[in-house]
Amino acid sequence: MDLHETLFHRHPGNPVLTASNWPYPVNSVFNAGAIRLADGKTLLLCRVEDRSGLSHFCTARSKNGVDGWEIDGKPTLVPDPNHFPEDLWGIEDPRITYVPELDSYIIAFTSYSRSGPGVSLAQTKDFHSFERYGMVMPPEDKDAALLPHRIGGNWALIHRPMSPLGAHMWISYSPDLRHWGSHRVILRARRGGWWDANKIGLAPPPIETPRGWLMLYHGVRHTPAGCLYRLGLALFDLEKPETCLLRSDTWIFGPEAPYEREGDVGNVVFPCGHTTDDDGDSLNLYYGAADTSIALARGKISHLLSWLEKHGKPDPNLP
Ligand code: BMA
Repeated sequence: MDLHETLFHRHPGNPVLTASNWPYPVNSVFNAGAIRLADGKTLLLCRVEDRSGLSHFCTARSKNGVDGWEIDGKPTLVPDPNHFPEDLWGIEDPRITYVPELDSYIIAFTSYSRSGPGVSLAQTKDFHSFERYGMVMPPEDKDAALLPHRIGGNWALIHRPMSPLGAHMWISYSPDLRHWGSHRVILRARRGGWWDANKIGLAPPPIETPRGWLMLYHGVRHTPAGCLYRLGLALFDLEKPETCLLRSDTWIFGPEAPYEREGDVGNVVFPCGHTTDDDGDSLNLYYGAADTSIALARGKISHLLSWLEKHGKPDPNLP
């Protein structure tokens, strides 16, 4: 198992969804939340940008998670600035968590407000009607997902507030999903020339494994030619998810294919969702490619874990 081993394999049918698949006029579809429904279908909650430049969400469902997508004929969840002023410039990048205690899905997403992006939550059982909680993390904050069950009696939300000293990943806790506190940094952006220097953020929701919470995170490298968005791996303690056990020094997936290299924002791979097959190990990672289309890459949770055990290190950047 070498350091540069391919952990995620691109689907040959990529990209699996583009604007040309849409039943109404749109500019781009990307950064989709993903979940497997009780009937086994894959549901993607896609970020859709129209020619206003603002984004909304639209669901696409498929039996095999690859093709045959049934796409809602109209937007599924739209910005609602009359009730939620933070939606003024659209809603972006949904991450979906199924929460057994609520028998519902909780969607964490970005509301693009006049003061910048913040984190909003919504609850749904069917992806037709949604109960909104409003903005739970004020600007600038994004890249959030809820853990699927309480930790020590409280809900836990991972998110990425911006600070002048770096964009690091944090965790916050809440008794009721509305009031949040006990904020802690869980993963820091590195400094200098690293692939994940200065700005990192959660990719899809963390995966619960017997070894810990397995997390994919994106690192943003600023170059004279623009940004490069790549993915790394980290593992966190199951009972104390603010404790990072292992972190990769290298990225494991980055823009290589033409549809990742070129688009509205080239050199971006940006996963917001994954599903797991019936074997409990095969992982389907859905990612926005170049802010233009949705692509699929497949890997195995066991493989990611053993690679991280071999090549990961305790995080030297904490506390
Ligand atoms: C990030 C987010 C993503 C986007 C990425 C690349 O900051 O806004 O929605 O895919 O930039 O443009």
